[in-house]
Amino acid sequence: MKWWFEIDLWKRVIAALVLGTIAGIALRAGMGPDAAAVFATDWVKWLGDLFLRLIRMLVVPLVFFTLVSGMIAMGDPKRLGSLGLRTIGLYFGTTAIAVTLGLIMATLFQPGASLSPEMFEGVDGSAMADAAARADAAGGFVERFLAIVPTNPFEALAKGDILQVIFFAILFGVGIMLAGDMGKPVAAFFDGAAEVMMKVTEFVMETAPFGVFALMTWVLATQGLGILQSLGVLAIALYLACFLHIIITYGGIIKFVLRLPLMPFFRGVTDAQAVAYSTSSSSATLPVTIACAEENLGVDKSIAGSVLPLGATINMDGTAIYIGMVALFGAQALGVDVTLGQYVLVALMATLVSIGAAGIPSAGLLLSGMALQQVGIPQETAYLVIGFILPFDRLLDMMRTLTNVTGDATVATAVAKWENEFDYDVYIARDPV
Ligand code: DAS
Repeated sequence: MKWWFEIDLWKRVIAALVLGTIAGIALRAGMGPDAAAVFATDWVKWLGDLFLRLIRMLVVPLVFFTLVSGMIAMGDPKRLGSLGLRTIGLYFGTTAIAVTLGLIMATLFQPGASLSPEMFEGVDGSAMADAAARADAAGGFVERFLAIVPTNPFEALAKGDILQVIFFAILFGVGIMLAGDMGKPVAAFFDGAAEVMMKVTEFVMETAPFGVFALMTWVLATQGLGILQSLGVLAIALYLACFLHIIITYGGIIKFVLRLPLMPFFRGVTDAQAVAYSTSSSSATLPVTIACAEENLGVDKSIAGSVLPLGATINMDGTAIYIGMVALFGAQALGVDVTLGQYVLVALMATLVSIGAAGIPSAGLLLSGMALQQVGIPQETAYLVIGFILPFDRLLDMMRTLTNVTGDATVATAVAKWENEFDYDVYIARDPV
């Protein structure tokens, strides 16, 4: 059995995806659609549900510990002033553009339109529409915004209210930094706890091939090959949105804001993009991102060592694009009409929730439940949509992680240049001319 664990996990997940597709189609061909659907739902789906429960178990502790640890990684709280405000401003600015791009692409491509509400385990589409209308009416803008502030952070942790957990984690991390020596033992605890949660997540993700196989077999046995079309459209829309964001937003900042030549940047960040694409983890890519920033982009060590760890934790534009897209994908699949107000709420939620996503595989999908709820989809149904996308998520995650890392490198380059901690000769050394 040792050989099994020697194969890269993502290769095992892709193999499970293929085998699950074959198994699902074989069941459907061998038993007929109805019998196959009953068999897969009764005998196979439970394994996928078990996997989904395992990863849902991780979300709150992972977000809380990694976000606090990420805030601490920014280092000296005094840097929070000059460096922090401009960095945070760039993070939010690029993420807002990213989310908008994602919502435009999901509206243009309509990835979920070819699906039917009934496929999500008998979900009644009209009930969804009513829920959406209620959500829109009840949760007025200001109330939703105020709800981000937890009246009891322990209740927020227990309830799993991700936005309240994110809000409290950011403040708590800043508090640790400002506490000086008293904060040091707490910082050490959270750094350790974040590392432990990453390890627990790695351990749980070892069950991914089995969960993906079961979910894939169930989806194909109950829906047939046509289902792949909707996920293919989602992949195309995501890749296009990420590509445009990298070229237009990041390229625009490099060329028109920083007034630097473009090619040295895109050449200099290639290694980090390659590692991000293959690992689907910003955290695993962080050492390479820091090396690229210092050795290729001329970013001073002091900037790279604070902006990049923070960025790997809270600056995830690819994830923000995706979370917004998944919300619309779910609404399209469940026949829910999204109002303009809900678009704005989804954009806000995707921006805020992407802050909390950990830099590990599939983090963005797990957190998209919050955004799905903004269009009135109840939590349990939201997790059905997530379970449906999950087998394919790895392919989507590769591109959004590449985008996340490219965004971090862009912000680090900008802050270094603004703080005059930027070596132009190092940067230009990679210019092809
Ligand atoms: N895989 C995450 C990362 O490491 C991104 C995501 O899941 O959306 O950046």
